Amino acid sequence: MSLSFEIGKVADGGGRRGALVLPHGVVETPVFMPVGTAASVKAVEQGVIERLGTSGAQIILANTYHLYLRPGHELVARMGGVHKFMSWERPMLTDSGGFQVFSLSSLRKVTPDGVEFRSHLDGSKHFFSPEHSMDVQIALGADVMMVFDECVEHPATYERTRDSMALTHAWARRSRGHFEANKERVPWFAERGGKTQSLFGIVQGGMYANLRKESAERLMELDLPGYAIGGLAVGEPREVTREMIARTLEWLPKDKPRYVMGVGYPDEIEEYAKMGVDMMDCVLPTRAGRHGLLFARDGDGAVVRMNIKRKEYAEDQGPIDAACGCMVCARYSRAYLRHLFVAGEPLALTLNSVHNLHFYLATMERVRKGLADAVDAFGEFNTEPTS
Ligand code: PRF
Ligand code: ZN
Repeated sequence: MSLSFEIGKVADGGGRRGALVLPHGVVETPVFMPVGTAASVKAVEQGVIERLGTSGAQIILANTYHLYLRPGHELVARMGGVHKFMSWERPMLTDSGGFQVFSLSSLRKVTPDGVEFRSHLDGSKHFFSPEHSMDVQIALGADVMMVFDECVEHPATYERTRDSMALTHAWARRSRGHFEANKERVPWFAERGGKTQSLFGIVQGGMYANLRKESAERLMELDLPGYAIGGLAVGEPREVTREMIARTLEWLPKDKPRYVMGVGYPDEIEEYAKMGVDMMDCVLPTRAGRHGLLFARDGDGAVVRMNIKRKEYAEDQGPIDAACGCMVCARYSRAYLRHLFVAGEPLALTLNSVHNLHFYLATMERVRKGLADAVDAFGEFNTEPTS
């Protein structure tokens, strides 16, 4: 086993602190993972990512779909794997391509064997199967890989969701089989003393709790080292997302990392972490930043959204958020950031992304600290979630 996960006592609400030990280092959970789709967290350089928050991002995510199309996973493997290629020596996770094929490519044809699709880059034709996704993810060499799944669209009927979920389970089984047979082919196998990657399962089942329960149970038969909750934040109301996460957490093993894919706003990641979600990722801090949307907190600590291009900031000499502590807020004014954005200066994309990422990571640091304090206060009696 090339992963270990230890958790402390469970706080009120279900949250827990943990340490996830991976071949490239230790990740303190709950954790937020910045998204580096094409082996780059858009507009932000690796050296800066290592200095976000108090001690930098602990783990980042990359996408199988994008790196397979460009520059090609075989090239990345020849460069020593994605860590060496992008000069990032901390842990990484790759998504399987399932979700991106369904959200980005065109002319998809899903068969029991896999998905045929056309590239969003040049229209060329490709085929992804669970086995192929494993081959690509092994070549990329992230610490954690994901099974190849289908994320059903929202809304979807019960029958459609049930059939899609059955496909996902068959694919998860095949993903595991192919991974187990080939895991020693990871580019850093010898260099890391025979350590390998870890493959996580993905619970689907749309907005149907009974399907999600069945999904969790079927995936647990595969005894994977971690489980994700997929198929959420696809357009459903926020209460439904929360309900589905809360229910699914009850059915997943308590002693393994639990990862909700593709969420959310800052108050959502805080809420889910306090419910017992260990890992989350989202393009929101970087994507919103590139659109001039900045997250900050008001005097009461509530999250506020600032649209930096607004006229009211034109001569505002204050920082985005005086309490933030990031390198952007320490140095630059709202007036300057507004100017950069309005003028279309590339630096605007970088500074906005750095602030937002810092905001997310600092939020999670605060949650981790709060969970530790809560557990200390309650001592050893508080071993089970009380709500
Ligand atoms: N499956 C995969 N990646 C994902 C999702 C999913 O369901 C989601 C859903 N929010 C985001 N990323 N493989
Ligand atoms: Zn800041």
